[in-house]
Amino acid sequence: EGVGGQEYTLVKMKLLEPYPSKLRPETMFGQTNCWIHPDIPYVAYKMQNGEVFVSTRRAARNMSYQEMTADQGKVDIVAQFTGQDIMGCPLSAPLTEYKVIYTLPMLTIKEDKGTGVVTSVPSDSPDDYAALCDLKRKPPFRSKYRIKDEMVLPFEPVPIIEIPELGSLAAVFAVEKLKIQSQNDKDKLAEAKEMVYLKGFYEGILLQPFGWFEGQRVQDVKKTIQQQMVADGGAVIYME
Ligand code: A2H
Repeated sequence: EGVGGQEYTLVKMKLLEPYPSKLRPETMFGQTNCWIHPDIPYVAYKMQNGEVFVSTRRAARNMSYQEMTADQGKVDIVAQFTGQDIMGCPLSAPLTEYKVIYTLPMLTIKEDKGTGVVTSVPSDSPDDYAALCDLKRKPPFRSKYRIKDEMVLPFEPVPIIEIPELGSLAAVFAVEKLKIQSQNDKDKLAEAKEMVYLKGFYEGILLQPFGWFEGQRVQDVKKTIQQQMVADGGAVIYME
């Protein structure tokens, strides 16, 4: 794409045993799961430092031109599968209070955007909250993708950012206020996102009880958290 483009912080969520897995770094304290599209193809491939990443083939190719794989322009694929094959996998994700989170199905993931692997922060993302509610409310939806109750039911949105008038679970507030019924409620979800994103960025204050950033403004700490995650090995920067 040349100069410019969108910068993403790829958060590394580490696949835990048993093995068969653009972002908002300041929201990583509130991750409850990881979204995968059940029907899109994914690949696992070796990075320059020996780690194995999972993403769409398209994102893997982009990474190979960003000096992230061993050879420029080459992707060393170790496995290929569809999202369904890596559904319900346990992961460890940086910064979140949940020790283990799971890969769960989201049907609105786009194949041509980012890595196709989306971290879920239902406190602050209306899409994530709506999709998590779909899974919690609909046992047949869980069983269709062989998702066990314990991968979904114990996970609640974590209050991480306080936004004036929207509270500390802004996405929950917006989804309820607009009476959003499911992850497919496209127009209302677009409206919900308008309600929470900009206001969250400009007026949001970090709560997260674990942290070093409590009481600080989202817009002031975003970059610092991103840099800290990269320095700790929990994230890498990727452009597209
Ligand atoms: B965001 P933008 Cl807390 N398909 O991450 C669908 N959605 C995708 C995707 C894909 N292939 N790849 C990334 N995304 C989502 C966190 C978050 C996000 C929060 C709040 C807002 C938010 C937790 N999910 O997004 O249009 C990812 O969700 C606001 C739009 O390129 C990513 O950031 O800006 C966001 O879309 C990037 O969308």
